Amino acid sequence: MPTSTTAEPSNSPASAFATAMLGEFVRSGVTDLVLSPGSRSQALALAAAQFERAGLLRVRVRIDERSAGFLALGIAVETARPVLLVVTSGTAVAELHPAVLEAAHSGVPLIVLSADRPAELRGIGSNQTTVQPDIFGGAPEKSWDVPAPTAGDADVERLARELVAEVLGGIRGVRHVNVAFREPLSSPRRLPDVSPGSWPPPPAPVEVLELRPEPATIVVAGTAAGAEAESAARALGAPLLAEVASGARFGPNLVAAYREVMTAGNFGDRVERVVVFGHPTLSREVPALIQRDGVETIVVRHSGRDDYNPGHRVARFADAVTVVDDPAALEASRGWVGRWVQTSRAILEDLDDAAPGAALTDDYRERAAFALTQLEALRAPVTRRSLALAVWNASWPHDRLVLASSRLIRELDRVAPGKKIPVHANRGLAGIDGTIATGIGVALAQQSGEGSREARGITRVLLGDLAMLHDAGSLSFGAGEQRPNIQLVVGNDGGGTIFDGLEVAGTADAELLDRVLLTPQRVDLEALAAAYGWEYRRVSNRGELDPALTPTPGQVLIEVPLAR
Ligand SMILES: Cc1ncc(C[n+]2csc(CCOP(=O)(O)OP(=O)(O)O)c2C)c(N)n1
Ligand SMILES: [Mg+2]
Repeated sequence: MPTSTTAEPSNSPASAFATAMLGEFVRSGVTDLVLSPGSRSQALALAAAQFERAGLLRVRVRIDERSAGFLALGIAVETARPVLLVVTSGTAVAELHPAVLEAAHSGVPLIVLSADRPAELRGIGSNQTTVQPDIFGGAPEKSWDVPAPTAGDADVERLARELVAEVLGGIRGVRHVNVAFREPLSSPRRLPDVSPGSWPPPPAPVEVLELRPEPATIVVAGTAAGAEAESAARALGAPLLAEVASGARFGPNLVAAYREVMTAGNFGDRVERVVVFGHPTLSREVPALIQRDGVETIVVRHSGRDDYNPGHRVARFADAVTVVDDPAALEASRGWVGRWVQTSRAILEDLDDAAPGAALTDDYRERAAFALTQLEALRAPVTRRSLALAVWNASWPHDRLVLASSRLIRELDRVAPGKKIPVHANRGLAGIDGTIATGIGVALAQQSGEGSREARGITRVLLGDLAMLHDAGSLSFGAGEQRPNIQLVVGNDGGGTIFDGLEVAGTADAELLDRVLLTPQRVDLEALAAAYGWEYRRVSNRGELDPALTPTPGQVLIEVPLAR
């Protein structure tokens, strides 16, 4: 990125401070900023636009701060770097709360820069003025309430430098900088002389635990566990129970059908040691196992704010683990791993409804019967399982997959075979909010990243109809905003059918259940897509599913009707 020209005096300390602060962030290696429009925040927004014009910052603009928040979160997930958020005062700040909570609980770095009234205008009923310091409660790791900058340039620049150094010090999770601005709220200003820095690699883990391969050990990989979980499982000679958004669902030790193996196969009863990476949220079996007597659990901390500790039964926590090389112990564990892996494979094969054997026979009647079955299969309605698997099968390592907190993530978690697909799911709080914005953030970050090969991938977002409607506003792109290649794959079962699987479905009055939990909807998704300028595809049977998932440039909403 080019270097810009030198600063010149300004008559707005707000602009002097905003420009100096963003310059410091750029110098420190921050590359992305998302903003929503507003008056009190104009110095920050205008400075951001100037840095963008100079090629020093990627800026995205969204009118809805809730979308902006989740967009920033998606970008931060993909780039593994903190993303700046700029908002004006009042309710605008509060709109960020869902993304701030999700980021805090999943340990995604966000830096909120909210504009506020100066001290003399607070608490006296001034327009668009509320109590912004600590508005996000305990969610941010750290917060600052910065008084309105008033001083000359040299002081303002020093203040900005010191503040940014503090904000970026040991960053994880969310930081909130609330800055007061006094009139004049902005004035034209040249950018400071800035060369963009590179983001430093993550610091080395503090507490590293040494583990030996021991009998009856399993590795559990929850959301964002990463590839370390897979290599640890191999080094420990342990079966790998990797959730679908773990980033570790691959390798020779993978037990994809882990729930069935644990329960149906009673394998869970034999476990004595569990090593957990990431944040497991998708099964009841894993927390139940950890709470069983005779099981010792070691948790490798993830970056979210709470350490995973079901029933407070975790014996040890560490920042990372190393495994002692022990070929004899590894050899002894081969039978243990093999039984888990083979049982899982057998279960997955049973679930697979295709029976390709008949295609190879010489008997024409058998072949004709097979062809007919195949034809019927193509005309069959799409099931949740076939939808989840089709999306998984269509995706590759250069693609991205984002999964909503609908039934489909659980379905996929049951059946997805091992494959190195980068998957993200907002499992910090498992909200059904912000899924589209998160997916767009992941897609934009990946597709504008360095390296042209990577940029060819597509992002698929797999979501239910309510998750889709909850975030429909995020379909909107302002004129001139960069649009990624993305497919929203919506399994439309006319409401939140996840509740059909809960105990309440067996006890509550069916009509009342529908009214207040299932919440049926009949929104015209084709019209919705058209209103926002998205291409629309409808999948009415299995035969139409794979062709619809073919990657094409642009933004596509794929509606797949599903039975309740
Ligand atoms: C923000 C938020 N509100 C409410 C919930 C509770 N909730 C969990 S799943 C769900 C329904 C999801 O419906 P849909 O996306 O259509 O998926 P389906 O269950 O039909 O597969 C709701 C309301 C939540 N997780 N997050
Ligand atoms: Mg639904």
